Order: sequence, then C-alpha cells, then structure tokens
Amino acid sequence: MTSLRFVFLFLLISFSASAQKDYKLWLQYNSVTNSAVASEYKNNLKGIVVLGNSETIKIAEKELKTGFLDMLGSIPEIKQNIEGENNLIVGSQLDLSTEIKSELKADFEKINNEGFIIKSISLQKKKQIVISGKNDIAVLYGVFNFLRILQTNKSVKNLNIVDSPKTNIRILNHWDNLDRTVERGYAGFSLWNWQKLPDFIDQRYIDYARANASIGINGTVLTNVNANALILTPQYLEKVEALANVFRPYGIKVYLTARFSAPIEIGNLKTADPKDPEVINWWKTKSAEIYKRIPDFGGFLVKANSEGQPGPQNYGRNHVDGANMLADAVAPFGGVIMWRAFVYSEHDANDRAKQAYAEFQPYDGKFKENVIVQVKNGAIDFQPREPFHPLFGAMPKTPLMMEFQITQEYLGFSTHLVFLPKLFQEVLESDTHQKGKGSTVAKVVDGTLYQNKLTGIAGVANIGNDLNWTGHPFAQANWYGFGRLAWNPYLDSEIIAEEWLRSTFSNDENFIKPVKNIMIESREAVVNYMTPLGLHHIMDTGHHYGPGPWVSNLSRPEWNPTYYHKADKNGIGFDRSKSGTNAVSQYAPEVAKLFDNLETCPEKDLLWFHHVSWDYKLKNGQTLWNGLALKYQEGVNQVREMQNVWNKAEKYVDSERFNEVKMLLEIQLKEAKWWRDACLLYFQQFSGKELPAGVEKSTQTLEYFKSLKFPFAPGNG
Ligand code: BDP
Repeated sequence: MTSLRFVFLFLLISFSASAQKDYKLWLQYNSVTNSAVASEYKNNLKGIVVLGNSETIKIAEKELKTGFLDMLGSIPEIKQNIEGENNLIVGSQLDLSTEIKSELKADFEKINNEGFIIKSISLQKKKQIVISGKNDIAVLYGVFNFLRILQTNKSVKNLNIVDSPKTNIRILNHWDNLDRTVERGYAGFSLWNWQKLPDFIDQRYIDYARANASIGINGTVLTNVNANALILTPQYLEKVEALANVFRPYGIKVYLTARFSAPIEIGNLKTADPKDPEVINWWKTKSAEIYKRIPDFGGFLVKANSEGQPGPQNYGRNHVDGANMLADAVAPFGGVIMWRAFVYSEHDANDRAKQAYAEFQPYDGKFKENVIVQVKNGAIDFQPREPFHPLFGAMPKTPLMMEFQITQEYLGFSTHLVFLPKLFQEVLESDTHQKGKGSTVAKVVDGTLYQNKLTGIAGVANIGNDLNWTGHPFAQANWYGFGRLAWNPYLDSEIIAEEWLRSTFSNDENFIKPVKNIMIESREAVVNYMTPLGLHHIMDTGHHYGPGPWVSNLSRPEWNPTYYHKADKNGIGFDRSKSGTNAVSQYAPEVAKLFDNLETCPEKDLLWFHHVSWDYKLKNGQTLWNGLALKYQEGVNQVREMQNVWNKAEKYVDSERFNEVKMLLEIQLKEAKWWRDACLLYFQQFSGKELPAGVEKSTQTLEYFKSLKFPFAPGNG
C-alpha cells in the first residue's frame, strides 16, 4: 500500500514536472551542463545591481534571479551599490550614474525608445556588464536577451549588443470570441476567461505577458476580427481594463476589434454611417470612455465589408471614410487604427487575387496619419505558399503592416510540425522592385523604403488554453519566431530555429543539428504534400481540414477549390498572366514580367500564375503530371525523414514531449498521405495518366476520400 502510494506520488511529481516543461515554452532555463561555460558565467557574474523600482524593473530582477538560479544553481549577490568587479548593472538610462551614461553615450544615440544595450565596460578599471535602455521596458527586453545568451550557452565576455526593434507595432491578433471559442484556433479555448474577469486574474495572463515580452511583442488584439460589439460595453471594458493592467508592466498594449455596426447594436443609433454626426460622436465618446479606463489603449483593428462583416460600404461610403472616422476618434489619445485590406466580394467577377489591390491601391495617401493598413502576406489567404501580396510597395504614401497567420489554419492545424519563420522569411525577403531593385517587403514593413513613421507586424495567434499553449510543442516555435521577426524582419529563420531549440530543449549539438534541419525543411514538406508547384486553396470547405480539390458547390464561386486549380483535360493552374486575369500587372514591371513568362516564372509559383498542360516539361525534365505526383510523394517522404530524426532525439528530450511529438508526427504522416492520395486520384481523372515510378499508390478510392466528413473539426465556430 505504502509503496503504491509512493509510486503514485512519484508519478504525480514527474507528471507535473514535465507538464511544466511544456508550459514553460522557450523559457526553460535548463541547468548549464557544460562546466566550462558555467564557470565562465559564474566568474563574470558575481553581483547584480538593479537600479530603479518600477514594476517593470522588479519583473526584470525577478527574471534574472529565476534565470540564474535555474541555469547556474545560484543567484549572484544582490548589491545596492556597484562594488568590486564583475557586476551585472541593470537599469534605464535615467537611473544610471553619470559615469556609465557617458561610457554608453554613443550607444544610446543608436537605439530607439524600445532598444537596449548589453555591454561589457570598464569602470575605474573594473570590469562590469551593463544592461540598459531608454526606459524600463527596454531594460526588460535587454534582460530577456541577456538570459537568452545564457540559455544558448554563448559567451558573456566582451559583450557589445546594441539592438532596437525595427517595427513599432509587434502584435498578436487573437481571433477569440467572447464565448471562449477561437476562430481557427487549434490549442483549446481562449485564454481570456471573461466570466471570471475582472476579479480573477489567471496566472496564465501573467505568463502570457512574460512570454511575449521575452520576444519583444508589445501589443495584443484580444478579440476576433469577426467582431462582437459587446466587447465595447462597460461590462466588458472593465474586464479588458483588468487585462491591460496585467500586461502594462510587460510593455504590452491592449487593442480591440471594432465592429463597425456597434453604434447600432450597443449604441441605439439607427445607422453606423461614418459621415453621420451622431455616429462620429458615438465613436468619440466611446474612445474617451475606453481611454479613461486604459490610458495606453492601443487602438482598434477593423475588418470591414469583408466576408459579411459590416462596414462603411453599407452606407455608400468607402474604406477611407470608415478608417478616418475611427482614426479621428482615437487620435486625441494617441491611438491607431489597423484597417484590414483582406477584402473580396462575390459580386466582383474579377480574380479574387486582384481584389484587395484593386480596391485599396487607389486610396494611397488618403488615410489619416494614425491609420495603418494591415495586409495579409499573400493575395488569397494564408496558403502554404503564396507569392507576396502585390500591395506591398504599391502604396508609397500609406503605412502598411504585415499580417501573418501563426495559427495553422491551412497548414495542418496544430497537428503538423511546420516551422513558419521559413515562410515568413520568404515573404519578407521578396523583392517588390517598386522602388528599384532591393525594395523588399521587409523594407516596406519596417518603413525604411518610404520613410513611414508608423510600422508594424501582426500575427494571428496560435495560442489557447492547452497545457502547452499551442497544441503542438513545435508550434511554440512559430509564436517565438513571429516575435523575433516582428522585432527584426531581417533575421534568418535558421538562427531563430536554433535559438528556440536551445532555449526549449537542449544545447547538445547532436540534437540541434538534425532537429534544426527538419524544422527548416518542414515548410517545404507541407507545401509538397498539400499544394506543390503553386497550387492553392484546395482544402476541404468550411473547417479547412484535409484535401477537398473536388469541392465545387459553394454559393460563392471563389470559395470553391475548383475555382483555384482549374484542372481539366488540357492541364491545371490559374492563368493570372497577361493572357489570363492579368493579376501579374499589379506587380512592379520587373516582377510582373518574371511571373508572366512561363520560362521565368519560379516553378514554386507555376500553377499560381499559369494554366499549363499535363505534358508541360518542368526544369528537371519531368512532365508536369509526373513532377506534380513526385512532389506529393516527396512531401510524404520528408515527413518520414522527420520521424527518423525525431526518433533519434529521444535521449535529449523529456519523455512527455518526446512522445507527444512522436504521436503528432505519426498523424502528420497519415495526413500527408491522405493529401497526396486524395489530390492525385482527383487530378488523375483529368490528366488520364499513370502515376510515375516512385509514387506510392493509394489504398483507398477517390469516392472514399470524398465521403469523409468532419462536422466537429476545430476552429470553425
Ligand atoms: C480566413 C479564415 C476566416 C477569417 C478570415 C479573415 O478562414 O475564419 O475570418 O480569414 O482573415 O482565412 O478575416
């Protein structure tokens, strides 16, 4: 009996210990096992001097203590004054001594308000390390970066890091509903427990803020873009205020989605016409009410006249009228309006890929100063691969912010291991050529191409109340990588993968190298087994789970996969060339030419821009049909390779996370085969050709795949 109880207790303890590991994200603070590294740290970090006493500084101090204790087994002496050498001096510019300030003068000139300095200096011939910035939040960013150095076992000798974020708004978009369901959420329910707020502050809110601060995220939109006006009522604003109070010391501003028809729904007005004086006044009063509660409220994110959402067009007005009216309401308080360009209409017979550009580009220069237009990375909808959105670079007088999707709506939910920073990087590096060669999307987004003051990157969050936050342990890397790229859109995704692996799992090279490789490959793998060679939007309808290239019966033509792949006896692909919809003409001439010409169009985008015959010869000599089939097979093979690598990682990883990933990879393989088989059987009806050697045959029929139904697939309301 006693021994049984002991076993139970042991299981309980080991369960909660590993559960914590999953929960701790990239802030594991694993013990430094390399003794040379550990002694370097101990020798260089003998004391800590923390200057200032704001809540933020206290958080920074606590973080350092936790980090040191967990990684090195002890906390350096906490000192009131700088005595002796090898101290870590932590504080904002305002709190530094004149001597240190003058030592760092040139560095302070290089950083912006959120930038930080981590530097080894010599004070009266004594070595010290300083972490500073212009304010306490910047210091907190510096502290997290310093702890990352320790976590990744880098040297702390001769430190000289001077770093500032390149964008102003680095923000998560939560598509969370007030009933706690999450649109396109695959990691449980919403973190925000509206029913218990404002009185009950879940520890999760604090841990969420901490995780975000550790990667430099400084904003969060709490609510779904398909908005509910109730969030703007006093009953809910009180709850929002409670969250804002939790997030503030971590440098995170709260934003809300504004339902355009709110003046009618909760304000008892007869109209929401943006030119109506009563409506204008309603939004002004509402904004003042919000700012009274939350003085640093960030502003509103708006989805208007898109997929059935209300907007200015309901009143014969346009996006500029709507955005500017709201901009005026928040301007006195320093707020911004993030107005989404994700629009398309079933009444527009135009290629859907052209509609956002057609509608928004003519508004260039017409928006108020505190409006930023939020543009998805591609012109359709967060597909495994899309060419960059033609609006980037095409609105020189309007700040544009990037919208990435971190939640994997179209990339295998939270069941598939797909490292998204690779996708993000591909988009950010794309050259728009709008202001000559080198006019990359990153330069549009960070404002350097057209000298925009307002800049930002948004990511649709993949976070829910699952124990591990994101459903898949590796999906944590997508949250992490998004934050790192929002801070610096020029970062290499390999560096991000490595940082994340070291901070989340292990510093062992034998683990890092192969696992980093599968992360980097994983994006191409998902493209291969879902939508190779430029195919897109062929997933099943509504929930978007699994393949559905046959779907052709939806009320809106542009919701049907058949609209996008246009497979027929002659070939496959969407002709967006000059002889087709001419969507290519929305790009700068150099880019348009490249995409337009079958010879120069990158093969990865081939079927996005061209309808080509099944016998078309690919660069590798294969016919299109054979090449397509081989790509699907390659995707499946890549997942098998991911499994091989992961199976060898067992000794470097705790058993819970090891097994979780192992089981998930099993599902990923099953679903990769499902995609391959369903798509190839379907397309084969048109090509009329046999599968080439090397491509495995389906064990099921096309009818079987078509018959699969998933009424309760997650994320679909
Ligand atoms: C689509 C999603 C839908 C979102 C929409 C959006 O399927 O749930 O509401 O994007 O971004 O991809 O507004």
